[in-house]
Amino acid sequence: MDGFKLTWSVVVLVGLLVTTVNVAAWKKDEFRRCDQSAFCKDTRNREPGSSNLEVKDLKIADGVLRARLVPSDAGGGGTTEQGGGGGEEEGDLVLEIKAYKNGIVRLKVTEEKHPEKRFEVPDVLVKDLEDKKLWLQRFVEKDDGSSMVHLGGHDVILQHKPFQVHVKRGSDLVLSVNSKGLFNFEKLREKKEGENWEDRFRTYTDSRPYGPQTVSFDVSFHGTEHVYGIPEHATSLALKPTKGPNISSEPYRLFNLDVFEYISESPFGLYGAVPFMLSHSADKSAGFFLLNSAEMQIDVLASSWDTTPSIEMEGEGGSSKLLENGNKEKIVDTHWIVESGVFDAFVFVGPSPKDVVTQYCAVTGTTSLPSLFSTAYHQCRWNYKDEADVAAVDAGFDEHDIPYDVLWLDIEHTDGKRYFTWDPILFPTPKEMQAKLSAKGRHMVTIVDPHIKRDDGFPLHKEASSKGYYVKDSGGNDYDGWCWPGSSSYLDMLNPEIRSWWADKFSLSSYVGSTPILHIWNDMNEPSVFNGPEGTMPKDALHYNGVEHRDVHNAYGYYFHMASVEGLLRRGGGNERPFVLSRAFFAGTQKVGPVWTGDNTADWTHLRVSVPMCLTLGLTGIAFTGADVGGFFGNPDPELLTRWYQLGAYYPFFRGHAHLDTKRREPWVFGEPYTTLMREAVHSRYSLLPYVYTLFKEASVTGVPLMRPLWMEFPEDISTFERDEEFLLGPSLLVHGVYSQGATSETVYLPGTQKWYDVKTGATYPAGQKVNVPVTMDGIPVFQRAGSIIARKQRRRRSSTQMETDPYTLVVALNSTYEASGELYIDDGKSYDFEQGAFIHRQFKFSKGRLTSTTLAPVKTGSKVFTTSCLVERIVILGVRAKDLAIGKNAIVEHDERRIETDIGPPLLQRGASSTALILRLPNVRISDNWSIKLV
Ligand code: NBV
Repeated sequence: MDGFKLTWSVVVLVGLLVTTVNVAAWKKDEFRRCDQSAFCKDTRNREPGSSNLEVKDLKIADGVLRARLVPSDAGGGGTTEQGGGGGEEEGDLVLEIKAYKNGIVRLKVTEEKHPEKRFEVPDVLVKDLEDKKLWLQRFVEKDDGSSMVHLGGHDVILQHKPFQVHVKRGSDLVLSVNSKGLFNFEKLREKKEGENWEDRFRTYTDSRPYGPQTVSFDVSFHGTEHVYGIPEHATSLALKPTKGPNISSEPYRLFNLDVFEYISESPFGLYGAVPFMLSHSADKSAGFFLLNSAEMQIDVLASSWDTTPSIEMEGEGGSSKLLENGNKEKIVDTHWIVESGVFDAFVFVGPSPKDVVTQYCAVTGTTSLPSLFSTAYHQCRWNYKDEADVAAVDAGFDEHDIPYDVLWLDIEHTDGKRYFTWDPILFPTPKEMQAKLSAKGRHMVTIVDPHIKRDDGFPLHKEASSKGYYVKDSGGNDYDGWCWPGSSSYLDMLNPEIRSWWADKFSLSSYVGSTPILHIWNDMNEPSVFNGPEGTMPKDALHYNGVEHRDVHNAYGYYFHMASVEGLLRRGGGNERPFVLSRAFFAGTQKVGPVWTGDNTADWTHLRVSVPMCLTLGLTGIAFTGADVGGFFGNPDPELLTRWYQLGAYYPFFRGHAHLDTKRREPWVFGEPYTTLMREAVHSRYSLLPYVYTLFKEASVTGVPLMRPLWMEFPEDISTFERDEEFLLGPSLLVHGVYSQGATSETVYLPGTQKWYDVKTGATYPAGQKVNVPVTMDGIPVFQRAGSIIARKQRRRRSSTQMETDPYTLVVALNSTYEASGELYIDDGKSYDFEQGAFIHRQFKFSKGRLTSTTLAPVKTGSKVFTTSCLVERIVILGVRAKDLAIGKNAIVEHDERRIETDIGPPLLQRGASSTALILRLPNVRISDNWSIKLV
């Protein structure tokens, strides 16, 4: 780079830093509203019923239903010039309907004439999806002009004129596409004389060389009043209507953006996008997923948004007439407006919320099972300054007896923001630094961002540019944008060859100074570009095979994340679980690694909104998530920080983090009583690691997230549908944050019919109602569900790796029939040997005064075995009959008739807690064995 360019670079960078870092708050005007985007503005106001497509030439081939969608007679209501099917000369639209096992229907519409130009996102669907395909045999043509395909348990009804699709579960209509007549597919076409396709926003011009190509349509969720999903937005769990009488809001936007100081209660797009929406009501749940990575805007339509006459449809056999009438039937209509790509949609028929998430994850993958260490506490800051700082922070945790597992280094650790390098002055001996952490069983994470410094002295850049590995600008040159290192380029991660090349950069020999305990953090991968439109890459930039950035934008970060994960996998010879945290995400990210909710602020509203944000991610398959504990921007006072630790201990991903400009806030900085309070909060996470890890296992198999809205476990309880103050961690723990300063009590809704036990005191609270729970600074309300058994490890250690051989405490919370059950999954916590049978899966049951442990693992699952000699050192039984407590029960280990000492005490050795539990001391049975213990 010549001197002039360098000086200019510095000036621009400083200017950018001033504008990006020092502005007071979120700048709404820097982001596009729907009416500022060519593709969104006209489409949003399309009239219901304006779609004029009809179905022709229906046939079944290769087990798939195929048809053409053609415009009905000319002049058909509301067909746009470009859209609605277009003219014959442009080729038709092709419709495909497929079905997969367990309640999954796929609807696809693309262009007959330009299939190659309409981008279809690869690498999102699970590899074996087609193995689950149901072979469609025949369809029934009905007199009313519809065709029906029976799929065993659910049916797809394809109405021919106008084109509509209705999906039923049994006789129950769950979801319709185009029942409001908004389906519109703008076909690619020649530019007309004098036509201008450019799209301008602020100082940016998008050349839009292929012109308008919007795909838009309506999806109706029947029998419901609530829809959820489509992260990422900082807003409530139940999505609010964005359009309708007296409602005028922006649609929910899905466009991955680095939004500086985002505010809560906003439908604007944040760092990631999952185009998956779920509906839920007391008797059913359903889901809709659009596999498309272009920008989209989604309106949730308020009832009476549409005043057009209701659309009638004959039901199966003509016996039941299904009437869709916004005023009568409970229904949520939604309008999806997508800039480009194809209509490739999946419908999930439920019926329960867990079924819907499992169905979605059967298509896009489940959360990969994380390493045990990564489920513990992480300590981060922008930045730990140097090796001495790292050593001091590490020692601080030990001095204050606070466990932690991972220390993180942000961008300042690098040599001039050249990733994979170390600042030679501040971090001269990175291997020794890591060795010291490793000696205590701890790990380190370093940041690797996607912007590559355009510096010819930087080998990574030289190689990437000489191989032509960068994304190109619309003129075909390497795209050059501004980010932390100044002038930067971005690898074209859509290209598998480039992802493979990138993966090799993580080998121990290539990443000099790295060791096997080093894991990775991918930030800024939306991608964030300081001088790009809306802080990202221009939509007309070009990727692999000429794909426009417009088409792939929302998946860029996912590909980058995927390539980094592949790197760590290769480094570990394929048998070490990688940990790579990503800020940007897309559908399918769960297969790759965890995400966090980005740059939140140290205030009470951000503490509060972290719950619906993480819940929403979990509902859309991404189970390993959390928010920055303490809030990234700003300085939390000790009360807020303490409350955040107390809540964060129950996030699936638990990390303290802070902005460069903030005051230090490691958990001991504020002194007592806060150090003790934060220590207890972190310890509460460590003691629950066996339970948390078991939940991760469940998520990795079924997709069901760790953090669950109450209605996921209590689907019929309508009073839970709009609640996001509390959540469930797995089936058995209910957590309610404290979201305001000086709170002395919290109103907590406890669902179900069985009581709930305060985990610390053992006090019981009634279910099916709101209860007023007194709170002190000692903790937030957390309850164990009656009827559950939770395995804990209560001994205090420095890190999770040091707890490996520690004994267990089983907490048995009896229900009204004095019964309880629970599960525990254990493996080596780091390798993939579990895939070959090296794991333990136990079931605990308490019934008729006897606690039994049996295996849930199949007899022989593979060639590898996992063993552990861990013992059970304590069994705590909550809810024992008062008279039994009074006389004091004895207990006997039945196989060797060994008598165990019992006692009455507080459930978890808590200071000042009342003695409400029967404690079995030192039963010393092995966690891996079958055994039974009887109260006598
Ligand atoms: O790398 C610096 C930060 C990081 O600490 C944070 O967690 C990311 O979300 N990064 C954003 C860039 C700067 C943001 C102002």
